[in-house]
Amino acid sequence: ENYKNASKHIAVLAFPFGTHAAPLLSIIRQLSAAVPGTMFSFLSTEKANSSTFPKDGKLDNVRPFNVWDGLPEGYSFKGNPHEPVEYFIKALPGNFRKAIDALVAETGKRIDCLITDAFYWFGGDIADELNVPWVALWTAGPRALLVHVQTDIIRQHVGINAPEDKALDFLQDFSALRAADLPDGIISGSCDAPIPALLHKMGLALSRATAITANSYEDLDNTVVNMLKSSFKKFLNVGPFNLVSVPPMDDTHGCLDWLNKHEPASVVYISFGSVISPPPQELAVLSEALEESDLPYLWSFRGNPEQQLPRGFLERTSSKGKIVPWAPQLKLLQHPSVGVFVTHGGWNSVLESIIGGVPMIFRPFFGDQRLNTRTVEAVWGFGLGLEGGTFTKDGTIKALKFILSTEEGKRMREKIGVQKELAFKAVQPNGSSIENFKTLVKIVTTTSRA
Ligand code: U2F
Repeated sequence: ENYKNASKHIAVLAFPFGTHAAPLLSIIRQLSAAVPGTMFSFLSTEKANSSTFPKDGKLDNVRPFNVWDGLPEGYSFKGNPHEPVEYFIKALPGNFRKAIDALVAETGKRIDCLITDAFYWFGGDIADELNVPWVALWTAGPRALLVHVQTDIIRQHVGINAPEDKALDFLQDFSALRAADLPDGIISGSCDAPIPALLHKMGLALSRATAITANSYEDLDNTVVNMLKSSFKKFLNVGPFNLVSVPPMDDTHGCLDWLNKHEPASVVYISFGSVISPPPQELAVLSEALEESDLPYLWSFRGNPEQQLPRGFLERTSSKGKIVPWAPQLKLLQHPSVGVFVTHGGWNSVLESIIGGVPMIFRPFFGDQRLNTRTVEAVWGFGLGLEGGTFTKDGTIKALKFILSTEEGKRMREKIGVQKELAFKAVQPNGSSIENFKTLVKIVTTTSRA
């Protein structure tokens, strides 16, 4: 019914893994509020749609549509988080083309604009066929986007398998970064593997987009933002999304009450995002480090802590620590008691730590996480990588002490506080993200391909 009366129909192609579809849906909800009378069809896998949309499955002008997940008949997940991603990539772009045809047939409504996760290099082809604008959303940081756009240039300069400490100083504002900080598959690892190949194609295709939006703000990494502006038709930072429209978040495990009982800037918050869990040996030494430093900790733990943490650890630290299966992270990081965030360095986590003004300790795993680590540590100066890049007992204790009880640690807190203010400024009326959003609204309401 809504489709029949709608003046426009926008198709949204989501990437159904990690924290990709949620920020995309967040900006789509903002758009749907800004352009009444427009229907948005949100195409993602059934599994991702059921966890991204509210429980009753409905949002007024935004409707979920399912695309094929590419999994073979009878597939069962064996624990490698990259496997379903690779099957899904194999099904691209055919699964989306098919779903778009079905969508138009079912709703009787042609598509007036295509919005996709920036990963979808084929967005320009589909938009051309439909003769509509293509808007891409990049869900990670500007610097991570730049290295994919510049992949061929990086390969020319440093070569494949360059020494790990080779500086990336041929890129403006990258002199503190090294070859080892780049995502896998740019100059090391398997460049032809499905994810690196997708990102390479993306880097080459994005200049065709009518606009690229990002979950960041103009003042964060401004030099890099300006480089992206000169590579693209339009590069619009419209974040942090979570500040523009605060997602609903409940605190079923009582994290905030628990934090209320602690001193300012004293608690260690630990979370490794939605995809990864550190290997057993590292979980063990991280636990030992927490126990030995005797600090209050709040740990959002994927898995079974009883089985995966050292025997007796939970009992011995029960007066000091709290372990929950999921925490209201965005709110929690804004609680004054949190003193440091131990993180894998996913982009949403980095942004949320900025919003909370909390310095970070990083244990990066894949994708943009090493790049984020090094950028926060060596360019922005409000966080620390671990010695050797992984958890050791001594390295972890040292990093925790540094942030929580040294003058340098205090300075890190001040530095991230400055970014926090800039982030909030960007989303105030007339702030840069709000102005960029108005530009985005103009683009999605223009029917012809710009
Ligand atoms: C992928 O990121 P992840 O999902 O692994 O990690 P984040 O970008 O840090 O996002 C995690 C989100 O989950 C939330 C948290 C973040 O918004 O607030 N969360 C929560 O609410 N409660 C919890 O207990 C734990 C987490 C990828 F792995 C990264 O490398 C990319 O940077 C990222 C964006 O593209 O996607």
